[in-house]
Amino acid sequence: MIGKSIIEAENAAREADLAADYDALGARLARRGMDIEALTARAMAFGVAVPSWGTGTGGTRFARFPGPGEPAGIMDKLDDCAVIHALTAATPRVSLHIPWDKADPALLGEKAEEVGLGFDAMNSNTFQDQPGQARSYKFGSLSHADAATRQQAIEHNLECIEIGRAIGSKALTVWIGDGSNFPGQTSLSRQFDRYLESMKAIYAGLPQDWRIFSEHKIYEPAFYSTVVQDWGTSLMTAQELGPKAQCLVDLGHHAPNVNIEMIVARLIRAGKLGGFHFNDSKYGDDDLDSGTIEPFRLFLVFNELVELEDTPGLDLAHMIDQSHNVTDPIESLIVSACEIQRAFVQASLVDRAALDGFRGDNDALMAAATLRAAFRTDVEPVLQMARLRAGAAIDPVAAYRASGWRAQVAESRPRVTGAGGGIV
Ligand code: LRH
Ligand code: MN
Ligand code: MN
Repeated sequence: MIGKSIIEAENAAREADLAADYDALGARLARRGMDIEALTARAMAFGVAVPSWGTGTGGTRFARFPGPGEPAGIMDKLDDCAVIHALTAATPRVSLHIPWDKADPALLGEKAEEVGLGFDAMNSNTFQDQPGQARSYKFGSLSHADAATRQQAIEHNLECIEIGRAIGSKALTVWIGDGSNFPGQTSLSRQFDRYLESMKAIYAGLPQDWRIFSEHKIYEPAFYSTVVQDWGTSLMTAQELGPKAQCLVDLGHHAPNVNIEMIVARLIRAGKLGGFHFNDSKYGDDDLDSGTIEPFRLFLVFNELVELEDTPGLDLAHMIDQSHNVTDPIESLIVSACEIQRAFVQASLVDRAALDGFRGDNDALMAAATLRAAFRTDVEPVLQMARLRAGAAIDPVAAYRASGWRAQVAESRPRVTGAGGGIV
């Protein structure tokens, strides 16, 4: 683990500047009638789960370029996740992907306890074939035309629940790659019926205090039609399954220009928003680092979440889902967690009473200006103070680099080659 002394030494060099910046921002906010301490408390209470798979270098179907010290398995991944949390104090949980992270649940639990992490939603995988698997998912999984293949996919999801149950997870996220590549290849309606029937079988196996999230995605790997391609289908699924079923919004899974914040508002209205996979994108499901391409959009998503945060029953699983191709994955996840937390804090700054007034007066210009005033406020001192008070790093990337973590694990972890493509 990263030693406390490194974090403390790094912080010592920055504390005086932070104190000055924090006071200055506090004074600015006070003039707007806002209490910086309340904001810092909100920042400290915010958490987002790290995807285990994000700790390894990602790749495309063309190539993968792993770096030194790549995690060799889930135990190494949990070590890396612990580093991210130690430096940010914003990532207390890890989201596992099965079978990529398959291990004895008792050992998983022990390791998580050792490194001080919990587990968020489990993710099933019926979009790849695994060695020794009886039936192939080439033509689908939960919606496959063949009942035995569907059953195999159902059983995999039930196994994910069992593993999750043993390690304290409380949700299962289901994303399938099922669809078709040619018009006519499949019956669009019957394929969805089969999917629903399979999801119902999984739903029947959910423990009483669990939720199931359906994650939609417009396209890929199927390029003509996708079974769960949009939030409408996802909502239909959640509504048909029952109260323990909700929708998961992955920010990269929409058509260009889609108003994701509006989808968020609609799903909350329906009591069906369960969680997020945060990432950013320029073209499609790019899985780029959160807040790097469209930070204003991330802010607008959080603006809806903060505006509606008192909605009864709203309980969101915030998770990251990114693929890191050209950076050290730990650094990308650190920065992403901080950017997601930043969007949350900025959205918490919106003067809601003023906004309501402008809305009532149909003053569109001032309503937009109210949002911009929050978005433009540099809340970095709040984020830094939240980290400092939690024993994390004022500048987490600098502390990470100073720790030499990557060089250290490069000594002990086997070197991996980049042959072949792949998403993990
Ligand atoms: C699909 C997806 C889904 C998977 C993950 C690896 O594109 O977003 O959440 O589980 O990527
Ligand atoms: Mn996702
Ligand atoms: Mn995706």
